[in-house]
Amino acid sequence: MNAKAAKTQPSSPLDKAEFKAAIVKHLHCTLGTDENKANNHAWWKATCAAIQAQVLEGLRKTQKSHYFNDTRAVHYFSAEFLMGRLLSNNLQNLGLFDVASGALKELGVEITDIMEEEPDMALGNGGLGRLAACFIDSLATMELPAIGYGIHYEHGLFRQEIKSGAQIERPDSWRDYGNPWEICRPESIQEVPLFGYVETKYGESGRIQKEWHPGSIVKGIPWDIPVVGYEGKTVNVLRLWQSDSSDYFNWDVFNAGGYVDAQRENVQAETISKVLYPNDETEAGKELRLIQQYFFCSCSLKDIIRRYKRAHGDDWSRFADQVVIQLNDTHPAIAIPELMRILVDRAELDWDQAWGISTKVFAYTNHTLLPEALEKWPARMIEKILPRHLEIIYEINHRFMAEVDKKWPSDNRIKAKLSIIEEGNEKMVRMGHLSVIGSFAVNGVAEMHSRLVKSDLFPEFDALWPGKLTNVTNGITPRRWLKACNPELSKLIDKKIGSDWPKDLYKLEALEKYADNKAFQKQFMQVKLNNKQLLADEIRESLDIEVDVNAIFDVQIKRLHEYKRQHLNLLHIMALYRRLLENPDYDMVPRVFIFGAKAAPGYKLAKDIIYAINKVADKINNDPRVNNKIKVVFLPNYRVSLAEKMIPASDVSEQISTAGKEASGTGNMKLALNGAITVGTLDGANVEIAEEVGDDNIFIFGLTVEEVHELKEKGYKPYDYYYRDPEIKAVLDWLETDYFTPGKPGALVSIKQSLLDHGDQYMVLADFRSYCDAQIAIDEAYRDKARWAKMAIINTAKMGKFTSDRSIKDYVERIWKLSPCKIEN
Ligand code: IMP
Ligand code: B1N
Repeated sequence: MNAKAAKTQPSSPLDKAEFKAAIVKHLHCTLGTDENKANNHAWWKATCAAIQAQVLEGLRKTQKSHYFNDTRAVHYFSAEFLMGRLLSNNLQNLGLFDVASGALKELGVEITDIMEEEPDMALGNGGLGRLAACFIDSLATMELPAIGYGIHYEHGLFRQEIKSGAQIERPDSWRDYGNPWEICRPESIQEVPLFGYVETKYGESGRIQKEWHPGSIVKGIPWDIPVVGYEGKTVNVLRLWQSDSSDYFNWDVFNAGGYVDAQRENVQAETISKVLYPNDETEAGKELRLIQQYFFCSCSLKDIIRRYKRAHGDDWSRFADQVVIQLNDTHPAIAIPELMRILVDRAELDWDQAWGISTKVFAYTNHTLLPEALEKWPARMIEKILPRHLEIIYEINHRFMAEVDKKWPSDNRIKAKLSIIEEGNEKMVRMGHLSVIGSFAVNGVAEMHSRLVKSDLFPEFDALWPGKLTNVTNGITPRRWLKACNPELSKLIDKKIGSDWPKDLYKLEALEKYADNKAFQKQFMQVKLNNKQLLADEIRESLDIEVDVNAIFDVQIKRLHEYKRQHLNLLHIMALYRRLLENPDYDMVPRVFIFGAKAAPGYKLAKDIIYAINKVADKINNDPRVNNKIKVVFLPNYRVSLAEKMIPASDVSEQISTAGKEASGTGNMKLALNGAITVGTLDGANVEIAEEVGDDNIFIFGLTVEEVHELKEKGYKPYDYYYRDPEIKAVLDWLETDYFTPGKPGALVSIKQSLLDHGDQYMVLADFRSYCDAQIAIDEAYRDKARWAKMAIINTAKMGKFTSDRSIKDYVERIWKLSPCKIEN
């Protein structure tokens, strides 16, 4: 097809010459610079601008098609979207990567260099936020009408620096020099009321009418990030709300007296969207966090209703046919009473009608069983910030308790357990309960996790509403996590089995028949070696550590948390080191242990573990007796863009959480997809990965969930392991000396204490020996090059199930009941 003909086609992609012209035009006209003056940052921005025109054209057509077809849409409510970088992703999804790279080359610029200029959009903590990002990629790819709703944080997750081994947090400023992807939409600003009091009025019909007189009102300004589907024409949007002050001051509230205090304590409007809370799976119970949650839910609901009313006016009867809202954990649960408030107080529907609509709109995903992560808000705090919502929550609970009484007459124990309100010194509102009661579907994120949600977390809810609690196993987008991040492997796969796997990942199964093929094994492992070389270069540049690419690259990358057990990994490294010191001929395949992990700033032991890893690394890396058999590398500031470099270079994937604690994990899927072999417990999605790849292609160790339960019941005594296993004793005692921290004895002792004196909550010592045995098995397997290559290929071949397209298909068929919408011109 010639260029002219191409232009008349639907989304006429740019050719190389046009792309070049577009980049240069933006250098001149958008950035006010030119080809000779421009630095990489300017080239990056000009390249983004060059494709943004096409992206926005797709967005316009998508919105028009959705509007004219009056489509039912899913609205994904999430306090976190961990998007990472967008340039390479958007180029891949538009099919323009090679065109762009060629165009830039002719302009004398390397595309890989300019891609490095893009700051990560890190508006999330970890798995939960990245899942949201993968899901909106799949939704657009599958041409499904969808909007992501979240918060436009000024500062995303902190930047991590390591100083003398310790983590230092620095502010993240992802939009300091402007973000080329986002579009401000002042025409869709919303107002959000806060504080104040509720007035009860009696209408003529005897109907009690509630009126909320807010103490202050803040403004929500929407920023839209286009979400480009792969090869498809759908461009959906991620709409993020930024807070700002409004001119509103409520004299009415002021004059009513007694509210002056509330006024004074009002948060400054601008601070609401200032910063992402950096706690992964621990709730601080901070007032500002609740305000953040309400702020984005209220803006988003009003946005949805505005759009609905444009097509349906005041007829609420079709609302639940058009709108489904997925709650990404309980962080947006306050949307439930907010919708009820709008329907009852503003639209003046009666309660039952409103509840009937509301409970057909919401669905809730649970992401954790950890008690410290289950959100609870003091009733008094809700009353102060959202007085009307607390009344509504009480009303929901009152009616629900009547339902409980029908099922379990006069059973106060069950009532106390199921009540949204937890009684005690301080009344608390349980957001998980509210979410289950207010939703029509509840899902966990992996088979095992969903089973535990039913059996341990919400058994009575499961009995009350059979079928409401279900599973949707997580997934990852293969566009970012294979095609874009591992171009060499992608090309090898394309050549072998064709190039339609990014949209149908089960196609990768066709690779299995080459798993024993010597020539293919060689090509596959050569790609791995090349990727390891790239990472080795990165390690040399950032840390001045020299690593051998023929060593096993053993990788643990995830948030630092005791349940994820980075310290189990560390104890094993120390044990290996000790074996080498005792026996210089100790036979092992050289290994590079690579870590990436951020600790929540207030999580002391997590920070101590980071410090310990770095101190042990210093010692081992500089000890000539180790003879380069072990290297330990802690790469600072783990983030999406760093993951994209580490994952393709990994041989071994550490997924070693205590069984029952990791809801799913998604890093496990990304690593296996790129041919890393998992060493893992039977936890979260590891169980399903093991099912897919087969027992021969994964190293499973440790206690099962049932065994963890039994041992806890029986009384777990970590000291027993300490005294019975001399290696455990030796490495733990080592932590107490100043061997790794010269002149500072005891600097690493908190880890030992947590494992012995504080009861080893996560059973590190119980699993230590079995973990060491698995590591020996890995060592043996790696020596057999053909066996290892076969395992790696099978891992890649069997990851079909874990595409986020499959997760989305499950949500669509079982929960959302959505249909795709073809985009017309
Ligand atoms: P939003 O509703 O604020 O997200 O802004 C975009 C909206 O514009 C789409 O959702 C559509 O409802 C609407 N829209 C897009 N194209 C047309 C059109 O041709 N006629 C009327 N409305 C449109
Ligand atoms: O969600 C991921 C799962 O793959 C992980 O196993 C799970 O740990 C993670 C409060 C959380 N659960 N809960 C959170 C994050 C932030 C916060 O403030 C809780 N993250 C997970 C995706 O399903």
